Amino acid sequence: MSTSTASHESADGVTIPGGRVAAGAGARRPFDVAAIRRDFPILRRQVEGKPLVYLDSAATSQRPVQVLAELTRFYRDHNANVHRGVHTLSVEATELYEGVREKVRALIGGASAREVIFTRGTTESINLVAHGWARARLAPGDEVVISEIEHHSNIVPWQMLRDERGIALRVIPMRSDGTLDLDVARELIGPRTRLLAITHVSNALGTVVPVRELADLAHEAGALVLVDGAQSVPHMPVDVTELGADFLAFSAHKMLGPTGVGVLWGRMEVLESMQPFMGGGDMILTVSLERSTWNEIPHRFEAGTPNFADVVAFGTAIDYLRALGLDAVRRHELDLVDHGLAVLGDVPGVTVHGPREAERRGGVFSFSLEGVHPHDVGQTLSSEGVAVRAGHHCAQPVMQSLGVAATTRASVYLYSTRPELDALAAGLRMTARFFGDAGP
Ligand code: 7TS
Repeated sequence: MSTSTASHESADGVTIPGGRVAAGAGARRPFDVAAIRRDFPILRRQVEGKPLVYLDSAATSQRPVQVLAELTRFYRDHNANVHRGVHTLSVEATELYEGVREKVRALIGGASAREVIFTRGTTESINLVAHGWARARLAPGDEVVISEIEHHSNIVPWQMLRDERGIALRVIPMRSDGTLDLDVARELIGPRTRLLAITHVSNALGTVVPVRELADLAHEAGALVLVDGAQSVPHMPVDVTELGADFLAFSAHKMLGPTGVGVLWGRMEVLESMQPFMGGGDMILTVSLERSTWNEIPHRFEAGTPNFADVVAFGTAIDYLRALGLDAVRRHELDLVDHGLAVLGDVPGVTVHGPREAERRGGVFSFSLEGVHPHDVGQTLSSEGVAVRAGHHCAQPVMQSLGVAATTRASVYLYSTRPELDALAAGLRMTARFFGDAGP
């Protein structure tokens, strides 16, 4: 690292409640939610004259001041295009950008920082696997196995590939409690399976999927495993080896980082066998008018100017998460899941979908309020300052399986509190009274 880059870190190191954070430092301190909340200015906002209760972190998380500051600092002090110039700013920008690959590797336990590819988000990461790995390889007779609780971004690319390549798509069904039917999974995963593409945590129900068990089945059948970690990597310790993943996809914006950044991690020997998805600058070694040769991995899969400023700020988000400890984040959220299930269960007319046991859930409460449309629930809650999502959550097959058009979804993160879930429950009682009185 150049002197100026080092001073970048030492002069303006990331601070979290109680002190500075060195990159990757596992400084453990008590999980102090009040102190954490002070890092998120948006949480002090008023909405409709009431304190904001932000319960939509599964859609996108809020960002701490440290991440916002890093973004500004990068543009202010280091901005230049990466991998190009010999000039100082470009060298600094390149070092900062490339340094984040190592932060990602350390977060998810990969073997090499070169296995980390930056994309625009989980959606692009999955499409990169569909185009770069599956498209060149799969032929009629081959099967891709997904589940009924996938986000659309882990359904649609496989349907497109099915229609183009004539492969078959097999779907592990969901049971009424939102868990997957593993008996059926054992029947579906077999010699024809080439890829298991599975979510780790459902964004629509909160279900934690036993990925390792399914991954072992897939590997025994000779298939590869793509894990959609969009709702797990931000919230719990995730280790690619323990998970049994060959690919892992996730998004920075759901884990305190900027929008427009995602990761595709892949095992090196698998990445080496892949074709580029997009062609252009940076991904080539040589270009003549007749032909081109590909750059080394990971650059082969990052055509064009990457989103380097946001990637650098994403590095600060990872520092922040690792300093708190993902195990502590998970413990905090499990406490909130316990509390949320209890207080929502006490509201007359509320049905919470998904697994009963807290340990089998992420920090997502997807629910129905009897007799009230989810959009009305969402709007009434918003008038109380409570931000939730209403709709199909980009998981229409889950809605079909539940037999509803939509649900209301509240989702928590490391800055969420029990009183915020109490405010949600109070808002739901008010909503039920309001629509009950207004009803026929
Ligand atoms: N997979 C899962 C499990 C997700 O929750 C999401 C986004 C994606 C993939 C796609 O991520 P993206 O960053 O590429 O959009 N989920 C949600 C959500 O639940 N509400 O808004 C986006």
